[in-house]
Amino acid sequence: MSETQFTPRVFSGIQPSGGLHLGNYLGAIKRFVDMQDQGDFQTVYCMVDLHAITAKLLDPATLRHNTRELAAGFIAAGVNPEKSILINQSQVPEHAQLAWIFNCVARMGWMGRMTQWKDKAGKNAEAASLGLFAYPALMAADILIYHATHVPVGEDQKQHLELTRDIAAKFNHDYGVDFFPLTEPVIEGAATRVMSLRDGSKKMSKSDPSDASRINMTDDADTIAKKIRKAKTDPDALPSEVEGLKDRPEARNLVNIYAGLNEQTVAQVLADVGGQQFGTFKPALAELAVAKLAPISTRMSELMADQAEIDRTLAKGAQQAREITAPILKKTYEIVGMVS
Ligand code: AQP
Repeated sequence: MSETQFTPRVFSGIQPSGGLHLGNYLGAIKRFVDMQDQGDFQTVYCMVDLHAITAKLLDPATLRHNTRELAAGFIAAGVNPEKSILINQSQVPEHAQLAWIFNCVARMGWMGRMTQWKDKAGKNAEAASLGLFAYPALMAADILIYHATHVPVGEDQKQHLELTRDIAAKFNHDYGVDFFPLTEPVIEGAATRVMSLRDGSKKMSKSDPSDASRINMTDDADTIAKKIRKAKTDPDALPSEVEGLKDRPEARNLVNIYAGLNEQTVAQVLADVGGQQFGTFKPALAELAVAKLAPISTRMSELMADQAEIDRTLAKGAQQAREITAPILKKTYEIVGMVS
C-alpha cells in the first residue's frame, strides 16, 4: 500500500480514431463531467491521438478532424476548459517519454494477455503494429504522468487499469520508491458497457463497419430514431424485474441505455416500463435519446465552426498540463538514473 498522499486527480481519455458514439458518451464523457462538477478532484481529459494510430494509420486530415471534433464533443457535453485541463496527447510530450520507461518496466507476457490486444490483433498478430502491442504501457503513462488517483472508464478498460497498477507497483518496487500511485478505476452507472444495436454480444464501437450498430454523437434526430427502431430485439415484452433481462442481451442493452440517459437505475426503469412491448418502448427511448443528444450535437457543430478557437483551447490545456507532467518526468528520470 502507498504511504504517500497524492493530490486527488482524475485523468481519462478517448481515441480520435473515429466519431464519438453513445458508448463513449455514457461510459466515459458523461462521467467525466460528473467528476469535474463534483469538485473533489482536479480533472484532466485527453484526446489520445497517439493511441488513435495504433490499430491503423489514419489519413492525416482525418486524424486532425477527429481530434478537433472530439474536443468539440467533450466541451459540448459539459467538459469545461475553465474547470478541467483539456489536452491533445501528442502536445504533451511527457506522455510518450514516460511510456518509453514503462515499455522497459512492463513484461511481454503481461501485454500478450490483454484481451483488447487479442481482439484487435486477431489471428494475424504478426501483422499488428508494435504500437498496438504496447498500447497499455502508453495508457499507463497517460495516467501516471499526472499521478492520477482515479480514472473513469467503461467496463472494457478494466484490464488495462489493472495493468497500470501492475506497472506502477513494479516501478515502485524495482526502484525502492513510493512514487507512482495505484490508480483506482471508476466504473459506475447503468451503461458502463453499451452494446451494438445490431448484436447484443458486441460492444458498441467506432470501428464497427456497420453504422447502424451505433448511435453517433453527430447523428440527427431522424437517424437516431431510425437506428433505435431498427435495433435488434426479441419478441417478448419487457420484464418488471432486473432478473428478467438475463439471457436477453439486446433487451438489456436498450434498457441500460435508457437508464444511462435518464440517470436512473435499471430497476427503476423496469418498474415503469415492465410489461411494455418494444413497439412502445423503442419510441420512448428514441425520444429520450434525441432530447439528450440533440443539444450536444448542435453545440458540437457550432464549436466546429471555429476550429482556431478549439486549437487555442488545446494549446492552453497543454501548457497547464506540462506544469504537472514536466516535474513528474524529471523526478522519474532522476529515480531511473538518467543524467540531467
Ligand atoms: N460501448 C461502450 N460502452 C461503454 N463505454 C465505452 N467506451 C468505449 N466504448 C464503450 C469507453 O469510452 C472511452 C474511450 O474509449 P476509446 O475510444 O479510447 O477506445 P475504445 O474503448 O476502444 O472505443 P471504441 O469505440 O471501441 O474504439 P475503437 O473502435 O477505435 O477501438 C473508454 O473509457 C471506454 O471504456
